[in-house]
Amino acid sequence: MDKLIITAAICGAEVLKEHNPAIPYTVEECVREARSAYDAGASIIHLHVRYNDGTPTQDKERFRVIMEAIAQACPGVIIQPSTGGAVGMTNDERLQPTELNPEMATLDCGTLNFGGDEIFENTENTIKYFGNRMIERGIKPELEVFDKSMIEMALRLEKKGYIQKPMHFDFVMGVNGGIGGSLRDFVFLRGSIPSDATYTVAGLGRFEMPLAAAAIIDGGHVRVGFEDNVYISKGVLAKSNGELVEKVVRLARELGREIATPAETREILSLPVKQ
Ligand code: KMH
Ligand code: ZN
Repeated sequence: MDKLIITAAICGAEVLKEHNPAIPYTVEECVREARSAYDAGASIIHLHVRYNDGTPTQDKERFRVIMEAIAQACPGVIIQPSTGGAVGMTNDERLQPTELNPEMATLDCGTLNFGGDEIFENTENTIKYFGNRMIERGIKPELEVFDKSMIEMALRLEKKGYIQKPMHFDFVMGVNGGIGGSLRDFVFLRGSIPSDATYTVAGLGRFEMPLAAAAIIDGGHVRVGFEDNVYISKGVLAKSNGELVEKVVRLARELGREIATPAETREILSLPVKQ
């Protein structure tokens, strides 16, 4: 079994300091949170950025500054910018961080309700457009799927040449509007991807740690962090992203799974070699 890749989704676009005062907005706060996760064992930082007042942005320069600061504080770490951004952003707005040629970026594989009147829109043409951009720039997509139908979409688009193999999925589970976070749902998704694909699982809220444990046992990989969950245990706020990563590391150790370094992660995911 491969070593365990831990991704920390340190920031997100929806959670606010009102939900947990440790949510990072400023450059320094992003570095602090990335460093805490990296020190605890995360090899990938899934990154959204905000302005200092907490407003989410996909601005290329804001990404550049924060990515450079994180890279300096966390030698070797893989930084995976979001191309999902926040609900309502245009495609080209969302794609800005790909202009920085990161090793990885997310590629959201379908449209879903996102609570209230919000719709997170990813039409087939949008996914093709994003897929082409990532192929052109040698960026490995993390295929974010919020439901089973999005796996079908990714598989169809791989056949048409918009996504390259080996495919790497992120099962985002428990979003209001997407698939649930039960073990049955996990087994369903996990059994629906090709045998040569890899996956990580991001369980929302209370689903985060049970699904992490399932993926650790199954040979999959794990994403945790404030984007998905702000609690370390029922009703107790996590002090940092690092605290959430530490919990996954403890689970992995108990279950006999070693943690992948960034170099090992690059190998497991066949990341493109960048200069
Ligand atoms: N903030 C959500 C609307 C991604 O990072 O690619 C989209 C999202 C997915 O978080
Ligand atoms: Zn995200």
